[in-house]
Amino acid sequence: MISLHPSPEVAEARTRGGAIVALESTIITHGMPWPQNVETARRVEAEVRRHGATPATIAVLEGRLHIGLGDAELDRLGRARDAAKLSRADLPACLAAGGTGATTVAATMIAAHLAGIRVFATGGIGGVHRGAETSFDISADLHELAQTPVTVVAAGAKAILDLPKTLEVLETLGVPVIAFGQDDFPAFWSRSSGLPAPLRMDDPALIARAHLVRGEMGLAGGQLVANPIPPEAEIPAAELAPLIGTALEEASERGIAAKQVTPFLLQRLFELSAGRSLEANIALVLNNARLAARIAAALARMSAGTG
Ligand code: PSU
Ligand code: MN
Repeated sequence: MISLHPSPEVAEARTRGGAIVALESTIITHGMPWPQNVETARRVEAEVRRHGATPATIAVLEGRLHIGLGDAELDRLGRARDAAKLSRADLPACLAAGGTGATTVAATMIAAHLAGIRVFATGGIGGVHRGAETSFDISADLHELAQTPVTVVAAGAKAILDLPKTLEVLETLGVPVIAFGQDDFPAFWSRSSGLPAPLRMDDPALIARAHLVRGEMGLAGGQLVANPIPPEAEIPAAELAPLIGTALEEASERGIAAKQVTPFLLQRLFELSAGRSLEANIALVLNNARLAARIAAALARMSAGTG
């Protein structure tokens, strides 16, 4: 069995059967610029604690799989310019080689499951890219949701992706896509994508119960909870559409491919929107951390027989 390196607070929470929320690290190294990345990571952890759960930010540092990072480790990762982006295919290779890297949604789900953590909060998941009919660019995150039993709370997917195709692939893979508190699938910066979500739940305890029922039925895979951005932080889709167009054109002109596509588009959008997209991004991650903590707390109560 691979050895895990839990932080002291995660080790303590595991012993007591307390609620734990996993957090990814690619959002820190490849999703936001320094220093807002480290500041946001700390605020997200604080938000999880404030809502009664223990945060576990996951990353690989010098070949060790960390489940929960200390303050200095978080800072080092946030400043690192050479951290690898680790998805399902890269994670074991990085551990074998003694490398350092940040985990994507897919790799964070794998690590969380190994550590017995059932709930994970992030900003946006990877999905089917626009033009996937020729590029075949579909994030490994979608396949991970189909095979690893972790409930992932995200604000939907960014409009850099093809949202209808992303929902189709999730349906094909049998992944429950649950909009929280509304009928529409949210679109990251906007509360609505204009597309109906396949499922809707308004109560974190129901989401926790649905997670348990999947396990009881022996079904592989997790759930995607799509939590709309708070109304005051929303950016109208029309405002970002031209910027997304520019970023996509640049990516194609420069021949950006494979693992570089998502980080390139995210960084260009932050630059092109002069930080506006970053502020919204921070607000929605905090909002997802809150909901994930409530789901994790409900799961912990149910597992202890007190819920
Ligand atoms: N989408 C975002 N922010 C992110 C990512 C996606 O809005 O930070 C990151 C996540 O770590 C996600 C990864 O798992 O990008 C997906 O990369 P790819 O599309 O290469 O699978
Ligand atoms: Mn890809």
